[in-house]
Amino acid sequence: MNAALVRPITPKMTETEADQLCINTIRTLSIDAVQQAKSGHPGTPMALAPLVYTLWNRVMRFDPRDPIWPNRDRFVLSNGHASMLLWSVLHLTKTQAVDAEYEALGKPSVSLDDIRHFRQLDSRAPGHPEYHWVSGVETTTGPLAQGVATSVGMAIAQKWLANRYNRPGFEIFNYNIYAICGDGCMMEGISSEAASLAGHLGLDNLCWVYDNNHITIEGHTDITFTEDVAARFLAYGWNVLRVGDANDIDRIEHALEVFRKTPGRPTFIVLDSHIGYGSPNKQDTPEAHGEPLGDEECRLTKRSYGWPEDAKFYVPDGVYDHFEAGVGARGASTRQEWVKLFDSYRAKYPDLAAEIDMMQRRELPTGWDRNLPVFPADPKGIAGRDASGKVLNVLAQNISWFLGGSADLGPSNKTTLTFPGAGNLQADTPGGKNLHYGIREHSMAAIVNGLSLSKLRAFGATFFIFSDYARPAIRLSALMELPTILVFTHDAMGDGEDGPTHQPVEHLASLRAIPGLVLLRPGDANEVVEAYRYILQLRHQPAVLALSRQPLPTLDRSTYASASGVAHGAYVLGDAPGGKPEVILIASGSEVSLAVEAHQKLLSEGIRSRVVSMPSWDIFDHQTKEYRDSVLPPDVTARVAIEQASTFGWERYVGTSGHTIGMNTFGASAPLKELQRKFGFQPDEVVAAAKNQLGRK
Ligand SMILES: Cc1ncc(C[n+]2csc(CCOP(=O)(O)OP(=O)(O)O)c2C)c(N)n1
Ligand SMILES: [Mg+2]
Repeated sequence: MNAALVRPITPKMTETEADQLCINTIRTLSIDAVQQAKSGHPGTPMALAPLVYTLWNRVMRFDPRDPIWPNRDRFVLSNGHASMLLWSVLHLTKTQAVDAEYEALGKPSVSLDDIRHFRQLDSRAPGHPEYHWVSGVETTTGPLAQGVATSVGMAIAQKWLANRYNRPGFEIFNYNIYAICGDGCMMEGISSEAASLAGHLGLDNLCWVYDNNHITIEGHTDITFTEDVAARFLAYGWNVLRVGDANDIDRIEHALEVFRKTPGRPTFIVLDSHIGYGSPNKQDTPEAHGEPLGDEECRLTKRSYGWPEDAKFYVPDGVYDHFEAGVGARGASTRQEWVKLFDSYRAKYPDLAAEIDMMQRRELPTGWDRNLPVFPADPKGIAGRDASGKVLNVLAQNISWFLGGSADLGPSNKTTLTFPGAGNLQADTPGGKNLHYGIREHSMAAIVNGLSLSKLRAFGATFFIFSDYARPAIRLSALMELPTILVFTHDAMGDGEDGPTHQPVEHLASLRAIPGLVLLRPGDANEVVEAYRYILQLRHQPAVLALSRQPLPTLDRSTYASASGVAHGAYVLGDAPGGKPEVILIASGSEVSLAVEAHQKLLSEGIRSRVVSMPSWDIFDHQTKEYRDSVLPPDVTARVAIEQASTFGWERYVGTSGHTIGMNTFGASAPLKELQRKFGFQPDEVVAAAKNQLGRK
């Protein structure tokens, strides 16, 4: 390889030539990485290199030395398949790596070697941007439009943080959020939900750049996507701009400046581009989207850029320096100024500064759990959702950065924060703690991710049945290891008359299958409290709460074990005499009290029954074997599980010879009592199943 074929950047080189060299470095790194991996997406990095270059090197306030500096501008690559854009720019800016404990590791986030090993095991240049795996990635993207929806959460968070923490002369939070998206992002429904809310909230700190290249995998967008996207965003109330040539970096820079100067509205920039720009035979074709160019086309393309044809992974002299002189210098000085500002802020507002510090490390303030309710025994009891509402209102007062809301079901989910000063989050009241996501469950979950990525402790809520509408974003919470909270009420057949459209069946099984997601289905009001106590201490795991609509008896904890057992996922609630059971009943949520009733009947008939409350499979599975065996002794194989949901998966606790009373069909529209009878959720049926397990009548 003859690296001298390209003129290095020198003080004599014009600014335009230097820009071009940097842009072509991003392009050729992307081409080479995809070619080497024999898979990936070269076309869009080739087209958008000028945009990414301009944004990073001329506009963004980002310090590569400290990629988690709280007031940095955020960059979201919603069209995550174009990941080589991100790997190139993180590499060329020498962005540093930090670990999950927010410590700098003293090495680059993405090395040239990582890029050489693009898409290979352990490389910090994986197929798609992954938060938590590569420093400098602000959110995981790849499922199209998750990024733009998440960016709305980031923008809401910035507004909230500015409102709470900025003081006259102390602009602690004034960062902007930039997201790049493609046709796919624009077609996915979640981008419409999110854009609608962003327009409503007037998020003028948010800028989306739409890569308008008219190409997706199956061909030209003539076959699928002919709407007027700009008009759609005008209708959402956005500031809509257009840059007609993706290679015109001055116009791009100007449009980004217009964004920064436009108050009261988010900005949408339509950028006309040519996928595979510079490739003589593949430009403007779908082949450029997701296939390596091929050796010959690589050479031809490099020739068109004036690049040495045989050079691979080539970074010409001066390119690193040019990034250092741009984003590096600007990032360093803005961060240093901010650090100074924050020092004097800390002196003047020590309590607020301490909050910011804690929040950044995902810690909780002392006293975060004071005044949590304790519910007295009560056979009539209280609904899971009502207990939850009481807890949420305490937590939101104890933790200033705890906030959330519902997708238009606040009064049903009981998630409304009602204490004085809680407030509603709206365009003119960005400090409110009640978020109104509107009937937009999917973007709600992505927005919760964005809030969490901004270090707020955020929750979203809806009926459990509609977790399906939010699931893709919940999955990303788990993949990103974010401590988000989803409050799902009406978790079984409790809303009887609404019928099978509203009665979840497979949802517990489906969410339990997501790795790392903590799902809790508490059995009474005190279990709800303990569930929240557990969830709040999570720093790197999302949690889902499945809560009942109807009142559940509040168990007498002087008779039954303390609800603190929730922290173990499952615990012995009531036991056989001497702790030697012959049959074990296992239940969660609304079926716990049913199991308890059956347990009492069995005991009264002299059958040595144990009743186990199992609010969380996931937590239980992470206990020691010793503990698990103490709750479910392996030699007691007579077992009955009761849960008003799909029986799918319960074999792992009841064993192959055990029995599960659950659902194997959809529900039905009828009063709850009738449904309980029809589907067998009755004490006598549990008793009969237990006896059957013991071979008795
Ligand atoms: C939710 C989702 N559906 C499908 C895909 C698979 N996919 C990846 S890229 C792509 C085409 C995207 O077209 P566009 O956004 O225009 O990207 P371009 O080819 O222009 O870069 C598809 C269908 C995906 N990643 N996410
Ligand atoms: Mg496209």
